Amino acid sequence: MADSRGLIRPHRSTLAALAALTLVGCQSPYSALHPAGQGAIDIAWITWVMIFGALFFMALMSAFWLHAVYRRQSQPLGVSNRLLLIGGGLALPLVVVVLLLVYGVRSGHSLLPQGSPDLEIRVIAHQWFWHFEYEAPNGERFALVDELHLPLDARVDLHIETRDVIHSFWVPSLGGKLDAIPGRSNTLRLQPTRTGQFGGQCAEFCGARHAHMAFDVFVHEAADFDAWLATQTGNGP
Ligand SMILES: [Cu+2]
Repeated sequence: MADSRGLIRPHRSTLAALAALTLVGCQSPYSALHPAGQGAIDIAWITWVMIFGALFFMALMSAFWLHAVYRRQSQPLGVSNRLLLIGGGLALPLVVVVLLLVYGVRSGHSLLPQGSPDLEIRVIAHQWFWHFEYEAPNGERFALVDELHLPLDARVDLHIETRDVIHSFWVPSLGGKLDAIPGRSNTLRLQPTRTGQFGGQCAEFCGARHAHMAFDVFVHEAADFDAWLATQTGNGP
């Protein structure tokens, strides 16, 4: 809508619709900002710390800049130039970077598999689908394509391999991403904290149909997962 000066201004309802769409996006099955797993919770915290930390320092620097612009030249600053240079130019960045490094290393370490898992699943990437191989308590093996089932609160280790090129396993709502590299088996720990259906996606360009290399993840209550497992291995009701 154009105002009296001919400038185009978005209507309030348009802005409200855009804001609503953005918030709905946070609730999508692919949202890393609405985490449903321990790894994703740690990653979401790193995101918020980085965003609000950056906003805080931007506001601080803007305040200094405004003070410098509008300060009367006759008004004394009260702080020596040397202190400003050493404090603001050396000490402050050093303290912030060291704090971020310690926080980042601690958070990164928490994403690694620690302690023995409750469940192990073999994940094999192909151009362009995912193969999930389970071992039932009776030792029977079975596989699913583009469909991953996980029990709530369990520590699940995914051993990720590939049959062809490099792919990358990623369920944004549940945890971090990990590459599938030819000749290697990489282990990603997931620990779901909420039941529901989530989306997974290959996060490494792996050929013409890469964008279609998606899969569904279903997180069940532990008893429901055991019942599902029994039906898959032919021991169900
Ligand atoms: Cu891929």
